Amino acid sequence: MNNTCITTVDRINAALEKYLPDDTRSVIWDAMRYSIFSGGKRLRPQLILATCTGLGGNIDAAMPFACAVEMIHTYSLIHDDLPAMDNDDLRRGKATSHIKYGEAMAILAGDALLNLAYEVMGEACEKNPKRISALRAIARASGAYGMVAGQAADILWENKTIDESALIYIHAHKTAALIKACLEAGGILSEADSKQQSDLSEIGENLGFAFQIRDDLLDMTLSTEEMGKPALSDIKNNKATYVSLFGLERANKDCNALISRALMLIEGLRLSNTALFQLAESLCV
Ligand code: GRG
Repeated sequence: MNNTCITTVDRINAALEKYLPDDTRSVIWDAMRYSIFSGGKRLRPQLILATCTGLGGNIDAAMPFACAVEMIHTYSLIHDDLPAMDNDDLRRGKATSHIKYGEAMAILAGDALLNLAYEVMGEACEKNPKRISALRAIARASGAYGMVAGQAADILWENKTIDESALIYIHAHKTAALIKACLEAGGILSEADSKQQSDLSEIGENLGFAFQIRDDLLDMTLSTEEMGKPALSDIKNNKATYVSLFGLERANKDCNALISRALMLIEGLRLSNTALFQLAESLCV
């Protein structure tokens, strides 16, 4: 008997292998594969799949969007690590893209992943045009209304004394927007009704914000080995964090309160499986 248990992460990795095959023999595809397959937790794609299947949608219909979000996330990390941004040598315990391939190739690998993401989503929308709203939600959250805006604000506030509203703006845009879009896209792909869709937006916002506070907490408390990147990297980069602004105790409390609210809303959705609940719970500190 074969006892091999195929997890959702295995299925995401297999789908990513299909979009980024190991037979292209060019530096740019090599660099794209290097970062895509360097040990990311696949949180965002899992959120899309869990939301979609929990609401009765089809995992295969959601998979292209799940992979696309991982490509966008990976591009953002490659560019975030560049000398012009955070200038980090280490990501997930390995050399960052620009250290391994040089700055020009790292920029291009990020650009290529971003474009591949839209090609993959475009192809899925050709098969069923109703899916276009999922593409739009992800595009909006990734660009100048979302992650790019947050990153720009983050850079503009470097070395300055940040206030609460600016920090919340940065967290909501840089990190939470894409996580929120994952929940929204999962809802769109499973044809959720408008009440479910608005609950998903709130769940996504809560989880996204909690995820960033948790990242700030881990940055303060874990070692370089445990983090896979230099410990205290935000502090060393002169960046204010939720912890540096509000302290460890409040950061812990706020993170768990956001997750509790999300868990309550998830219960209210009466999903057909526990995947989304478990993912949300795993973000508690
Ligand atoms: C370059 C446009 C552009 C944006 C970069 C996402 C981002 C914006 C910067 C990353 C900086 C950072 C550490 C943000 C904290 C939250 C975060 C995105 C952590 C990394 O996400 P995980 O933990 O990563 O899901 P893995 O490695 O599991 O994929």
